[in-house]
Amino acid sequence: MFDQLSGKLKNVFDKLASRGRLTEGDVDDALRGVRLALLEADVALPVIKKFMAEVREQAVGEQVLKAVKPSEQIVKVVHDGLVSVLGEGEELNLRAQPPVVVLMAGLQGSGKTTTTAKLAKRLKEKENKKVLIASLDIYRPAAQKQLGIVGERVGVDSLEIIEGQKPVDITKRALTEAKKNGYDVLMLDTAGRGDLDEELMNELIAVKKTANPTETLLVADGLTGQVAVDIAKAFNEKVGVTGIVLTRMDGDGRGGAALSMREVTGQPIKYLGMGEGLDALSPFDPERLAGRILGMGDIVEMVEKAQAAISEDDAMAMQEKMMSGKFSLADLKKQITTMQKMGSMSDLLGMMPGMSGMKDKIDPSKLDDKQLVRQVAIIDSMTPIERYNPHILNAKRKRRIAEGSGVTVNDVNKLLKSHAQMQTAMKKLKKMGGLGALAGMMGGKMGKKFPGM
Ligand SMILES: Nc1nc2c(ncn2[C@@H]2O[C@H](COP(=O)(O)OP(=O)(O)O)[C@@H](O)[C@H]2O)c(=O)[nH]1
Ligand SMILES: [Mg+2]
Repeated sequence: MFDQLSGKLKNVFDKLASRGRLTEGDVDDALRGVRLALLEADVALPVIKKFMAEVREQAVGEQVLKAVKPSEQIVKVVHDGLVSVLGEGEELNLRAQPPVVVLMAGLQGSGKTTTTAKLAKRLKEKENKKVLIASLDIYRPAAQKQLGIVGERVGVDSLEIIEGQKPVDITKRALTEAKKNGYDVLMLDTAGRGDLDEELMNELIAVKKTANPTETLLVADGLTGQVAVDIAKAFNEKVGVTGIVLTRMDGDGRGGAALSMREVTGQPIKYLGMGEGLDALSPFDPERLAGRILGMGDIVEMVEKAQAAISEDDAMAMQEKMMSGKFSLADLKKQITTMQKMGSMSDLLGMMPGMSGMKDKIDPSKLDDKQLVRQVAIIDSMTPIERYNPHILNAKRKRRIAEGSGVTVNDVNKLLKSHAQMQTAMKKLKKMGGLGALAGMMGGKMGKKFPGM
């Protein structure tokens, strides 16, 4: 969905990551790249301006430039900036006397009818609501029948069709029917034209007055970029909307619509249409979307977890030890404990950039958290002198350690081997810094599978 934008941003951040320590100039270079990427993604200019001002202020701050891994911190700053322009993820507001009315508006072909069925299905299945849907589209032949058909497919009742009835009258009949038969939600699917025109707006205003909807959702085609945003703005000014549904987000739109919508219209995006199927509707989740735009796994979540688990001083000290080759088994234990604080192995793997796809390919039994517990137990059974001088571990000592920790000598050997491999790997990991080094913890098997990790 955001492939192009993601690719451009990734290039910017890769370049930044190769730098190590960053100057304000490096950051400005990178931010120019981000700006260009947003422009090419068709994001509205005022939105880009606001975004850039906020992000720059954060990105050149002390905390970021002096961080252990400044480029990752900047990714996080950009991520947070994206979340901020995307706005809050708001659910449908159903807090009203039933039948709660949801009015669907938008241009012809934007996806109103499809979205009405998708949303009705969702309300029925996820919120256990009794939903009635009604079509007010008397202009397009068979439009009313189309709603009836999709309604049937999702198992939701639709209002009986009476030929020749006008939209406002259909609305009144739908309200009566919904009240009489105890429906929780009434969804009104309206007609759209190929273009914004007065007649359409006036009809919509009249229907809205009659129906007094709790939600007026503007359905806009995400593929149309800026046009979708302009249409939403016009609808909001003339009719008043309470939320936006962006459809065709499964296509290869440049993403500008999603990023500009909130800022330009002042209204929240509530759902994304993700396909033609009647299940293809996602609640709008700015955090997830920003993560996807950045295309870096959930690196942001990982940085947050790492920040919570390790203090910066600890991370620095650990990194120095690793680099100097003085990384003892006691340090390894500390690392393992940190990882346990950060989450399970498989969670962590899923969060590493470029590794999310690997998660499923790896035998989970080889990576489970029990293994970490076992490794800690082995290290605990060593004497302090052994922890700092593993080379003195002869067969007799290993047997003692194995017995003390309830494992086999083979397990002890495996731990020692992966510790030795880590020390070798540390040298290669220099440029990756503290977080990257954690990946070295994956030990022998991973090390071989993913050279460089
Ligand atoms: N790929 C894709 N197609 C969609 C989506 N939403 C609607 N469509 C398709 O767009 C076309 C027009 O949809 P429709 O609901 O009839 O639009 P309406 O004129 O606004 O009622 C139909 O072929 C739908 O299947 C979506 O999220 N993704
Ligand atoms: Mg329709």
